Amino acid sequence: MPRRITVGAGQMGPIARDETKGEVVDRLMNLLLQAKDQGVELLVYPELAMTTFFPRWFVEDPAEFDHYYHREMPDQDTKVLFDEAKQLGIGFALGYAELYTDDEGIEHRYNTYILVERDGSVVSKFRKIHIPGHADYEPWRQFQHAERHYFEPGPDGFGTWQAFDGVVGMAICNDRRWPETYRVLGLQGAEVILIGYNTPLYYSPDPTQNALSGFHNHLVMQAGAYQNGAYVVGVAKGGFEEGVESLSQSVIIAPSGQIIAQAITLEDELISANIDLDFCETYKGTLFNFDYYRMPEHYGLVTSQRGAVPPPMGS
Ligand code: ING
Repeated sequence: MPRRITVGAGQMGPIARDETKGEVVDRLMNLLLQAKDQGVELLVYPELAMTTFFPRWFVEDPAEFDHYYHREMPDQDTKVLFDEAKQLGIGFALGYAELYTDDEGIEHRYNTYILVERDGSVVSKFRKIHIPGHADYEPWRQFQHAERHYFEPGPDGFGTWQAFDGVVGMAICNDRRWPETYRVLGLQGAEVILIGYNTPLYYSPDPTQNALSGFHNHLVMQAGAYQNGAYVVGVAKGGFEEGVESLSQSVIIAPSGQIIAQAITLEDELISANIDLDFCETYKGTLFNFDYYRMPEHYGLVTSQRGAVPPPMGS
């Protein structure tokens, strides 16, 4: 039995600040119905798919933005989406802002993906690890990217799960720029890696990178796919959102590193591909046969230190 599955990237255009959760869910439902038409079994929505990218505004007390967060998933706003997906037999990954109160009553804010199987069962959650931007108000910026004010890093690391007849892993936006993300997933056998993103085209700390935004986006995901023999589904929330333009160009990438499908608009757009999970073995079983070729005894620095330490002068 070939392990084939049709995956979809449910790209979104902008979400306005005053758009209601109901309006957003209508858009997600619309993508879901298109997914049905295209035979999609796993539909991947973007990072923070329920709201505008609110970290572009700084409010001193993050609790003022609690209306952007969900305490439960599904909740009363999203239940209709979960029900419809189950009805249609479509699994999905949905990005949202999560407000979680732990056993000691302490609140945690995470940038989260929830992965749901075709039968409606929750496979897992993934909470973004690499939180970019800044934690304080930085007035010199044209717009804020205060993700470090609104989210703490996920405590659970990068996991993979047996789902959709394969091994599935997740990462969120900035996670995709770091090779460690893909490798840790690859070492857990990831065959399909789901990645949602919101990437402003204007990068305040270094605008010389602006024109390279699309290049870097595909560069990292294609490299991550190839080097780990996995498919990558990269899904944008793009377009002009509240005065800030973000990258679209959602993609489905093969373990060869090649792009199978790419979005062409800056709006809500579904792309899909029927993929063969056994094709991963073409790479996992040959030049990226980890067991045979990796040299972990020489990779210790990757986990033992954080910053770069050049050799002393004169050595
Ligand atoms: N966004 C960005 C990304 O890695 C970022 C990071 C930070 C871009 C600051 C621009 C400015 O694409 C998210 N959502 O991680």
